[in-house]
Amino acid sequence: PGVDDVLRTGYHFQPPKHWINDPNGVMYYKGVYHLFYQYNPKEAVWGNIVWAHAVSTDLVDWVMLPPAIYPTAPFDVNGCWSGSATVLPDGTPAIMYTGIDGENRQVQNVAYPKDLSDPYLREWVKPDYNPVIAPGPGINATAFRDPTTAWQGPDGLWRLVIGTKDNHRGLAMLYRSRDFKQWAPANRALHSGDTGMWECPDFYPVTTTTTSPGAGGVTKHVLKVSLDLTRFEYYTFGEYDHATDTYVPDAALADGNDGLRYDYGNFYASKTFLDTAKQRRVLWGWANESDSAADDIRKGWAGVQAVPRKVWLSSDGKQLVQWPVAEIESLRGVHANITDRLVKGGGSHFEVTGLASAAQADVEASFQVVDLDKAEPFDPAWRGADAQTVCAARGADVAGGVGPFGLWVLASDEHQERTAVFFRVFKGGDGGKHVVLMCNDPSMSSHADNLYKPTFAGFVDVDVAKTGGKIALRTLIDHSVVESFGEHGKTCILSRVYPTKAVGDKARLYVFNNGESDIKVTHLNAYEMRSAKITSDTVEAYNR
Ligand code: DQQ
Repeated sequence: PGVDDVLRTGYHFQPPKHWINDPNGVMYYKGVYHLFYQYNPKEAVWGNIVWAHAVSTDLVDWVMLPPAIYPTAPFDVNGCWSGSATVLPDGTPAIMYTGIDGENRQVQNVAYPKDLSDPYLREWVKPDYNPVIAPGPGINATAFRDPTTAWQGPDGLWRLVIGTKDNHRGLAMLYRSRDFKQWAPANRALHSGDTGMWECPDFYPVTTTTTSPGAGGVTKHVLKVSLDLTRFEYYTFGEYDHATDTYVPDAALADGNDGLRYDYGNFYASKTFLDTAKQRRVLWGWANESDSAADDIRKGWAGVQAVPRKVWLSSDGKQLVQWPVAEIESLRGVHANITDRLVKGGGSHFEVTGLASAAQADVEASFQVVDLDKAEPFDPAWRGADAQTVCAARGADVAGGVGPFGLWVLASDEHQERTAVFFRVFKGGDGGKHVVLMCNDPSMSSHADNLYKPTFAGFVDVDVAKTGGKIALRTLIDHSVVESFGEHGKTCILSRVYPTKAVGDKARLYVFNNGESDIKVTHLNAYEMRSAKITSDTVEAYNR
């Protein structure tokens, strides 16, 4: 069967066809960025999992290479699942991944490049001494996976973390090694939570200025986990003591449902790497489809990667902040600009014109609430509720005092199809501050059936009384991806939508305001985005 490319992405990473999931082994090595990812070489549903491989010099254009790691040995005969890369001090990259062995146990294997002089590191060798970490006594062998990038302590020992569970308790198990070959479990977990299985843990230092420790600013360690039960991720950050291998999250940070999230939408199994070329930490995450498996098989493809995001600690030390890597701005083309335009309260909208198509666009806007006094009180019944619950109760078409206001993206001619990305402002939050909610409401996004259309939402930590009522929004639109960054990357939401009319040059962009207060668009810049170049290294790459 062919590939239905109507809703395929132009600049969000996708292979030419079939199923993809987690980003794996992301790294920068000798001038080249490597992205490996979970891939089914046969069809557009999960299964037959190998590590597909793509390389780039700019995180924008990609060369597809043949799969790097695929079942060949008893220790991975039933699948090559997620893992990470570590660049060793002598410059050799090592991959640690989860193999599914002949008994369907999850074991951790190491692999090294066959030829270090190949800049693309096409071929990988798995030493015979694998697996290097098998599930020991008391470990659930069907829930023991996704090794992190390793780090070296002052004592010279390597450490890494593996995700597992003990009944309902998610655990980040710590292992140590002198030689990357023999690994021993630490006698206690690095951290755990009452959340169910922890998949794809990630553990790394961040600072408020740059991610290179020692460069000044406040340094914290971040622990991120992915919850297989709810399919969302959360993170904590705090102090990590190398001498005792103790991680203590900051007191205000919760594990589980109330935890902070990279993304309040469709974003999973994420992983960061240290980009030594630009001294930044870069985050990759997978966005699954939200149409049906039957649709995916018909389309011939499923899964995309979110744009790579730079991640750092906010200057107040309260949360992480993310922003699309600057390189993607090189794809910006035709541009529409709006300054100081009023959007009257009481239900009004206008179209952002000037783009030939708004199906593949990058929109940066700053909104200003004209009359903050119109904010409704935050319903005490919502205290402790998550943002999604509030937003599901108050969708994009439910009028409020301040908001909903924001963008309709991937909108059809008469905007019967539209995905709303918007804000609402309430009064009466903690300490008398306003409560700001950011939502993605896809309920009107498509005329098609059999779609999963959850409302996504997060609170935004912005004191609008102090910003003069201003709130910023950036939204990356890419045919079936709506990836939004609220208030300069404080709250992020990725959503997958499947318009039937708002496709190609029929896709439009609007600003709307369904609140009582007028809203001023202080500025809005919308850019058409060119497509990234995805080329194949060999014809066989995707036919093996
Ligand atoms: N996906 C992989 C696992 C991981 C899960 C299998 C998370 O290693 O736990 O494809 O999406």
